[in-house]
Amino acid sequence: MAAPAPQPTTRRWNRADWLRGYTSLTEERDYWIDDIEGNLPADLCGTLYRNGPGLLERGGQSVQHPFDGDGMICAFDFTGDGRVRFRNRYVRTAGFIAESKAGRFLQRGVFGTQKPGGWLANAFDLQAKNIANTNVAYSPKKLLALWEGGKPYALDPQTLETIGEDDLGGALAGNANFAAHPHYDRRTGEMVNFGIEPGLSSTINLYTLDANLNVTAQHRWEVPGFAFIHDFALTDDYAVFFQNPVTVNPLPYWFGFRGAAECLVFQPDRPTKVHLLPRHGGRMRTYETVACFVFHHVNAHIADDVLTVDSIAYETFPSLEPGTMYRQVEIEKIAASQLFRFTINLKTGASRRERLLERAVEFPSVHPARVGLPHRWAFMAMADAPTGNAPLQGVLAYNTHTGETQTYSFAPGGYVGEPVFVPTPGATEENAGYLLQMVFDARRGTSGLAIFDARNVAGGPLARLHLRDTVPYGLHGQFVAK
Ligand code: 3ON
Ligand code: FE
Repeated sequence: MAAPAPQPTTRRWNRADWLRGYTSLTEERDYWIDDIEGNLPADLCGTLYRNGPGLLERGGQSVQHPFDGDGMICAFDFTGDGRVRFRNRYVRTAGFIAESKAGRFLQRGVFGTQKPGGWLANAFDLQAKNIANTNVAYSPKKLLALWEGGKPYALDPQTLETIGEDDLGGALAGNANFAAHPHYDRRTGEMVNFGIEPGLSSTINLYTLDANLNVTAQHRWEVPGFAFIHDFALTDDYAVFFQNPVTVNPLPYWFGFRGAAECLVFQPDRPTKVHLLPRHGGRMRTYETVACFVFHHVNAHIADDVLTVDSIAYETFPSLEPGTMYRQVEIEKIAASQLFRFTINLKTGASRRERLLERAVEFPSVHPARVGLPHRWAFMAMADAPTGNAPLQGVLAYNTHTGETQTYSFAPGGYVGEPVFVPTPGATEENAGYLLQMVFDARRGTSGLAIFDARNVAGGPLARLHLRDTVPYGLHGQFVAK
């Protein structure tokens, strides 16, 4: 008997609106937000830092992919007395400074942006521009702008002025990179982050940092084969890495035709390797699970010799169709990102993968006090339609105990980024807190910030802050409570 035909769903997004959210913000602003709908929670006090590509073209040339855009930090200061100040500043990377003077791209991007002048001008230039555009890490003395292809840039957390590239007191020697996905030990507050030295075999460096972002411990492991790893999951004793089955065919990159990330080749017949690295050093253990591609992990824990990892996985590397400008890409045809639970028996190696949600989701997080433990709630951005791949337009809270979801969609006019969970201090409920999510409002043609009660996502935003400009869709951020 034939399978029932999938139910058609009404599509509540359109390409022109969605793409308008990729508009560079060339000005650097500083103002008190005067367009606020709803009620600002009185106990939301502190600064939301967000990072993402701010500049998507130079000298009339567009980036090939938004992930190649120069990093721009946005800061929302919640004073606690009903006012919110907005600022945005570019990270003054070496590349940003030089290209601002020249008025054109001088360096290649990892995702395919080439220097003007065709392949001859790009061949054998293997120095990608550090764009510091992916995430932030905070300490009172410095805010780091993170990008996994290079070293972090330090900024003044108050003024957002760039201090300079930062090798973390010499811990990042030579070509060492520092990834953009730190995780925090719930017991000590320590930050754990990693860096990959790619090659025929790859080195994973694991760093532990204190509250001043000084490196207090550092360990390294070799993993066989090429590794492109964006994120990891932290348990009490381990750092868990998924080495997705990709290889690289570097020729088009070397010869100046493609960016490095456009040369990744997904290997559907090879397993995903799961590496368990003891956080304080020692022998790593490697397991296998089904072939898939993971950018972001939700959380992980180990109980009774079973490792459980919740992750957002794609059936294949969401390949960017090499050579295709991002504005031409048909998102409906790219593999969707879905929520999965991986379980691995650490004694037998038996692994299982279960899909928890059909809907396309990305940018997951949990309560910081549940990192490394079983969590009840996971928060993430979602597509409007319950099936298929589409731009992110809403926020979703997933209850792992019941499988229930709570959702809110800004469709048809709204397009969103990562929801940042801000826990209510001292609360016992795991979902007590706020979710802060940037929204591009295609009707107004400007971006803003929506604030949800995380316990009542379906009730819609408590408040919406409207900015004066479009802030291009961003990547990750962090809230620093006052
Ligand atoms: O040869 C290696 C290969 C490689 C690709 C070495 C390497 C480390 C230089 C490298 C570089 C990787 C880089 C720089 C990756 C940067 C990633 C980035 C800026 C963003 C990744 C975002 C991931 C996701 C899933 C975003 C999703 C966004 C949406 C669904 C909405 O817009
Ligand atoms: Fe990420």
